[in-house]
Amino acid sequence: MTGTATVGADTDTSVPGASAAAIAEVEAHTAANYHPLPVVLAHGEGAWVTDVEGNRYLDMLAGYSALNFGHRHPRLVAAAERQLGRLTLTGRAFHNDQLGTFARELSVLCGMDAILPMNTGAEAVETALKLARKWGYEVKGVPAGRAKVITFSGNFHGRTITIVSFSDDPAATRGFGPPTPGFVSVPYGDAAALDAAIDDDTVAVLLEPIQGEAGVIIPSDGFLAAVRRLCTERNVLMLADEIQSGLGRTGETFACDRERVRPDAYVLGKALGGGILPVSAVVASAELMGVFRPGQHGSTFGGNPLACAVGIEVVRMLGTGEFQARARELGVVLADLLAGLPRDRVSAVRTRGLWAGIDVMGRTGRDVCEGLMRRGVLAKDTHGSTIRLAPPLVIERAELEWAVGQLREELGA
Ligand code: IF1
Repeated sequence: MTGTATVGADTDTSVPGASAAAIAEVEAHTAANYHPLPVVLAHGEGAWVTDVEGNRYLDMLAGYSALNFGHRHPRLVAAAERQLGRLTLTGRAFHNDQLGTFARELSVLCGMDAILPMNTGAEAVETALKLARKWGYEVKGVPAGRAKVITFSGNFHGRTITIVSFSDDPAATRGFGPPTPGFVSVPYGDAAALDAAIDDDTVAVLLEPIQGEAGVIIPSDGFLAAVRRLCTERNVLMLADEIQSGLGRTGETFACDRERVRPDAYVLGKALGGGILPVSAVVASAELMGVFRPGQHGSTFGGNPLACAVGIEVVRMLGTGEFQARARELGVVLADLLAGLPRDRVSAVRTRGLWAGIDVMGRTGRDVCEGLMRRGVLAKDTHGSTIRLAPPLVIERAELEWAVGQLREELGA
């Protein structure tokens, strides 16, 4: 299953020692804002990637859920190639012939009316926060400058200064002050605390329906419905950050679907770009989106025709429900496989669809991931001793079984 030097035809990736040279070059000329595993990838197809020395790996990270359709899915590459031959960027000073279709079809997928297209997830989160504040002042009637947004402990919504202002992870916040004001934090999963925190100046609640970076933290059943009810009763916007949990990952189109909860706005990104380029968006009702007027928000690349062409294909691929079904069915397999891990090495396992958080004991998550890398499996640790698995939704059952087998052997090592 791995270690064989079968590589893509277009990559000369059989150069022993090439990894060290490439890593040295990155370390010499790049900010040290990451601590990557010592692997240099050169080619990807489906759920597999190949490094510069010709070694193959099963990608169990999938770009943190940006590669839900796998590496270079043919339908997505074809959509990008078609558009590359037509028009790639215009700026929103002019219309282009892809945005309307993308906006309509993404709105329909979300059961909403309108989108505001951006590029990265953080930009979409910032867009949702601006939307909520403006709605608070112009529609809810909150006095100018007093808008508050409630966020949850353990959140991860991106890395801008405003977003890290409401993070409770010191590594994300230390050294970047002063924090942006107007945010209140409550314990994740605690609807009573949320109820108590909402006041007349509260304009929105921002949440991940399942917390990714925190380690695939799944709130108790009914929490999302409780947030929905409280937001409706107290005239507060429910902003669902489905950048990582959405677009098929949990076995539904959106993680909110499990409780049949529709937020006031979906915040989307990652897989919306098909693993090819950054595409993000806020999706909401026409009424809510109507608070933005020309000149009040935007971005150079937001809604560019190349992004929209890929986004249209992503929406159509999700429209059949096949990827959501795969995540549901293989998610049951994944949960069963992980339940068989040695209980003296694993203290907890959390899964929803093809997404898992595994708390390991006696070793750091990093150490386990380095061992997995040597076995041909790529995964990422988080918060010290948790390993996250989020394979492409195109992964085969046999590959899933093999990957968890490697994890079991690594933990037993
Ligand atoms: C990195 C983490 C995951 C997100 C949610 C917004 C964003 C993200 C729920 C911002 C982004 C990425 C960032 C990426 C690694 C990855 C990540 F480890 F950083 F926290 F997935 F858990 N909302 N998550 O998960 O989207 O601006 O990045 O497009 O920073 O290395 P972005």
